Amino acid sequence: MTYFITTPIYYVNDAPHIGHAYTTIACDILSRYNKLKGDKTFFLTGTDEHGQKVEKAALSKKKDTQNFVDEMSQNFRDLIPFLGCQIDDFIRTTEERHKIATQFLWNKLKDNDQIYLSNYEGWYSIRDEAFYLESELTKTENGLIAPSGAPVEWVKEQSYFFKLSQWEDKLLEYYEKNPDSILPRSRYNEVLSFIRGGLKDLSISRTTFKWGVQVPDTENHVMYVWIDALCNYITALNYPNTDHDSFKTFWPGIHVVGKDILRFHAVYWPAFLMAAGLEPPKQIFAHGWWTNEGQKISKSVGNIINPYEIIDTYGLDQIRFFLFREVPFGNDGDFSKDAIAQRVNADLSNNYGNLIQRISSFIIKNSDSAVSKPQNYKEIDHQLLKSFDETLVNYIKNMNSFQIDKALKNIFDYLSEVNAYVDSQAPWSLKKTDDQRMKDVLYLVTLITIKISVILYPVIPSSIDKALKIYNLSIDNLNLNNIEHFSPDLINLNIPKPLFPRIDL
Ligand code: ME8
Repeated sequence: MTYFITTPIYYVNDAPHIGHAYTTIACDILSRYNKLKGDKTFFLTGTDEHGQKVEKAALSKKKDTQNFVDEMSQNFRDLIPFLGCQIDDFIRTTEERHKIATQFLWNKLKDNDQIYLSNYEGWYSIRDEAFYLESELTKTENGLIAPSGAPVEWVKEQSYFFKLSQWEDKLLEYYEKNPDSILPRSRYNEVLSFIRGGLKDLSISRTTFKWGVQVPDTENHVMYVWIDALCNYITALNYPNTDHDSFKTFWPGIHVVGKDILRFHAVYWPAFLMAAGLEPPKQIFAHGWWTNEGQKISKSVGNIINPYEIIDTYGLDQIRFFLFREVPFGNDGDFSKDAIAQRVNADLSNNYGNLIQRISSFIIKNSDSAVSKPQNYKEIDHQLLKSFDETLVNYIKNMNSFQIDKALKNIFDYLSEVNAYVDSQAPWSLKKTDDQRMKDVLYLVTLITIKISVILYPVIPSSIDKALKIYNLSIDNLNLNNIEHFSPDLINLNIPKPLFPRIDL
């Protein structure tokens, strides 16, 4: 199986913040998970560098636009390893390969009679880089605003249009046949009702500024930034060379996006693709929005969360874990310091880290730093192993359906069961009464800890690398296909270092 996963490409008008980090980490988790399943994966991210919003940002900094985007794009690229993410490609829309792909796509749409020249007159929001109908806007003291709260301005210019209205039935037909192609289900319903409300042709070129991909065979039209941006997903697969291995292997892919840009991905993008004779995306997952201690994150409120700061304060895996354990993926979430501390302490420090710490230290002290496979398991041991197998089945089901929070909850519920097993079997008491049983219990708990570590790997990879080193193991040899039956004859242990120090409230 192959798995192509993408983040949105981020606007370079400003520095990356927690929202961008969130989407990128989500894709990293899903990509690592699918690799662990044995899939051939491709994880793409990058930057969206054209359009008026970016041009205005460069102007306000009095910088040359190209220099400005070079610098800003680098900030997004640098953040990736800091987030513990492993990508396969980073795309920039100012690259030559992307110009070739977008102009080819444009010509293809034109050849297929999907584009015509007319005049656009209507509302436009530079902040959203989106056109709005008057009926979508709200009157405020400061004028009309878009549903996102962004200001709008009246635009009147010559423009090329894409015949989006012709794709209403085809899109509906496609989505009715593929109900899991937009997730969560509430977002699917939202998109379908938007399409059923009627689609108007879409303005796809601008003439009042220059910062964009030039429309082929024109003097003064640049492409609307969204047709340019969306095309990144196939540029990276070598479009227009659709016979290329990477296109054949990986398209159609899976797009993870914030709910703010679902319409672009679930309506415009599949329509462009179908109109160009290509398959629509396999799946689109729209996640929710993060607030900071209950408040909308915004520059004007001054409460932007800097990913570097919070990771320096709490630790990389602590943040990765918190973001995906605390809030159901798809829902909005609130970033709160107390919630991080509570979550990390309860799950990572107590339930997981302490279990590793106390059992491995005990083995080093009382069992010559090694444990061997027992001759026989007791009924209670079989129960614990059976529970792991059930946890694994649930984990796979949840991860396959983007329910990362549920997958994690299952693991931690199971870890509570493992801790209860340790307390009931009390190896420290067995030490005085039944040395063999003590060793059997220690082996079983160690084995289970290793299995759990493997399934936690996609979310907290660097900590799991450290945890597995305690057992002289590496994730390179463990995966979702061999973990169920993994039971080596002997496990040698190294002295553990605490993985997750408690966070003071
Ligand atoms: O929309 N909570 O780029 P963008 C959660 N260039 N996620 C958030 C967030 C928050 N508070 N803030 C941002 C664009 N995000 C276009 C995309 S794709 C072909 C073009 C995340 O820089 C979320 O994924 O505004 C959102 O969709 C994305 O950043 C928007 O990034």
